[in-house]
Amino acid sequence: MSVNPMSKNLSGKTRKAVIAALDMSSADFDVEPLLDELELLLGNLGVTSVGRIIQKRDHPDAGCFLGIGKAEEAALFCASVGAGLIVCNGQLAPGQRATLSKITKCEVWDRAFVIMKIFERRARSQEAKLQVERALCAYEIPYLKGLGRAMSRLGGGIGTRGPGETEFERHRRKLERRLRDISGKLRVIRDRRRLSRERRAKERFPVISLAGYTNSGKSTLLRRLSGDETLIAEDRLFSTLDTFIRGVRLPSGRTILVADTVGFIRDLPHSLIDAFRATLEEICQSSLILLVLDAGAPDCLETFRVVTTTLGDIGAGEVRRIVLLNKTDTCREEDVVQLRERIAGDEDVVLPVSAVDGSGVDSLLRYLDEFFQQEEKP
Ligand SMILES: Nc1nc2c(ncn2[C@@H]2O[C@H](COP(=O)(O)OP(=O)(O)OP(=O)(O)O)[C@@H](O)[C@H]2O)c(=O)[nH]1
Ligand SMILES: [Mg+2]
Repeated sequence: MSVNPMSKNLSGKTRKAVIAALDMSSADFDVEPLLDELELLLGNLGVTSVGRIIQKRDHPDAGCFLGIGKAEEAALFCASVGAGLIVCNGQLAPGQRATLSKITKCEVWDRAFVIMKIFERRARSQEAKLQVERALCAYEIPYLKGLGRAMSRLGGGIGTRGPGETEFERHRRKLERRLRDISGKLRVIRDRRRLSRERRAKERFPVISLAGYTNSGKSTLLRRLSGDETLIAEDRLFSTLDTFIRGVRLPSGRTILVADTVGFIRDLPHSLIDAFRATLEEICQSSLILLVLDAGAPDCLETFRVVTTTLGDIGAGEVRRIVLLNKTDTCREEDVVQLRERIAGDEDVVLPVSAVDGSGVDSLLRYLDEFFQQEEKP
């Protein structure tokens, strides 16, 4: 069993994973598309999914997520396909992770951990790196506590320590120290960020934010709006982890600032939301949110729901927003009309755009001009 799954390099066996999931009768969604997304996430880490184990259950087994029988079956299956990694599509309690790992003799991850690993790979700025490391430490500490307790139970006599306890304890204490250290460093960066926000407010440039599901086209849209070709936009998940702000000139000649930031996903781990709170604060402080959706994605409406819920979670639920149906160049016109109608029931303004061919962008700029003219009226 790996004691430190935080290690960046994957060994040969952990490049092959088996996905384990529960099909719960209480769930109001289909499990397969979620597993497809998890496979895509794993692909971003260079891990290939070589099989799926789906168990019908009303709730996860308290001890090891899958039922014990299914876990034993998983052990045989992993051995037969040469997989050294099991990835559960759900959140694992530290004890469940340890037990499942022990039964299957595989390293065990959950969905939250996979997302954190991708963030870890993508982090470029010092702030993003510190934020991801903080989330990983916060995730790992309870697991080590659980292992430490399990080891001390194996220890036997009164006053004696179990064989592995001290090692886990030492590692845990090291992570706790690191967590404090990171928090201090992040405070300094945050103060700097607050100062630049205050300066922008003094300069009276209104700030609006792009928010949306990962890969929906936020950065491409900011490139188009600002003309800054150096902004990175790529066909992969979580390419942006830092907040980038660019000036955008509206038809009236007014300049506004547009912020691009980290994308959302289903079940974005809470430790990541907490760690990235400062980055996401830009969204909460903005005058308007441009909620970007990939209109060509088969689960576009579902991603809309995820994004609105996440905006609520980060405290941006009350910020005014409009919805941009992006990538309209990839879909049929009637599908865009239908999507627009569905979303218009919940939102005031829904505009179709394409960041790639530029259609709809002029209407968006005109809308923004009107929005700020209205804002200025007493
Ligand atoms: N066809 C088409 N592709 C688009 C459009 N907008 C973006 N894309 C593509 O979608 C992919 C993701 O674009 P990004 O701008 O990086 O998406 P993002 O929302 O910033 O993604 P994250 O930073 O990962 O959250 C890239 O391959 C873009 O070229 C569009 O309007 N039409
Ligand atoms: Mg981006």
